[in-house]
Amino acid sequence: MRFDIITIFPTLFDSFLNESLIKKSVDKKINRFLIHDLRKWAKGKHHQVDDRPFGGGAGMVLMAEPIIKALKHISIKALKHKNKITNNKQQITNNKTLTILLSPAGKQFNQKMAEKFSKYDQIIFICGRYEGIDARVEKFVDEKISIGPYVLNGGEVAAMVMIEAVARLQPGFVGNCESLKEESFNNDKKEYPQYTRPEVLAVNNKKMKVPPVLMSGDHKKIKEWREKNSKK
Ligand code: 6GU
Repeated sequence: MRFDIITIFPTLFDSFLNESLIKKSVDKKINRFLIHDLRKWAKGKHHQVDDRPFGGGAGMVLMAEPIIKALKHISIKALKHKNKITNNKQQITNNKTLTILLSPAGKQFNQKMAEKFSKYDQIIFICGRYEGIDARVEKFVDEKISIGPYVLNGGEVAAMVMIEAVARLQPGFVGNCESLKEESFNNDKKEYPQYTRPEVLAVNNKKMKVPPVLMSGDHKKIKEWREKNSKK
């Protein structure tokens, strides 16, 4: 899956994309991430991307023009990439792209949406910033999404949340398929408590023990215990 991110803080994504399973999925060519610095499409020597709101009011508004230019650039690039692959006679069906505007006023993101979005070939994220974004941008997006009922300074962290939720659903992302299957959201249950070594943990002169059934080797009993201890 291809992810394009339009942002005025491109370096925020550096460590996020260069660690752990996300990085491995890039190495395995399961996911591609392209970060686009919005200032590249800004005018003037100051590369201005925001301006005062018409009609007055506090704060600055992200301008529509650089964002629309960035979107055009990304779709042309995606098209070229698609042609390159087609010429190589590799199978690629119609390139399904989803354009998302990150906004605290958007629909609240959830696991069902992550699953739906994971079926696309490409997602373009537009990270909003400052007090707002020129409303004309909305004509160019498919979805306006928020990650929860609170206000962040911008869409960057929200984009990372969504990227992680969607990228990990790509086939081959998680080495062990069982851990995806057993996940709490898939069966609508909370996960059961998990333990690892040591069997007895001493903290403040107290001994914290692992439930003995988990040490019994009795798989039937363990399964029953886990079911009983998973709360709906
Ligand atoms: Cl997507 N953006 C901002 N600025 N704040 C948020 C959000 C997004 N989701 C929750 N809060």
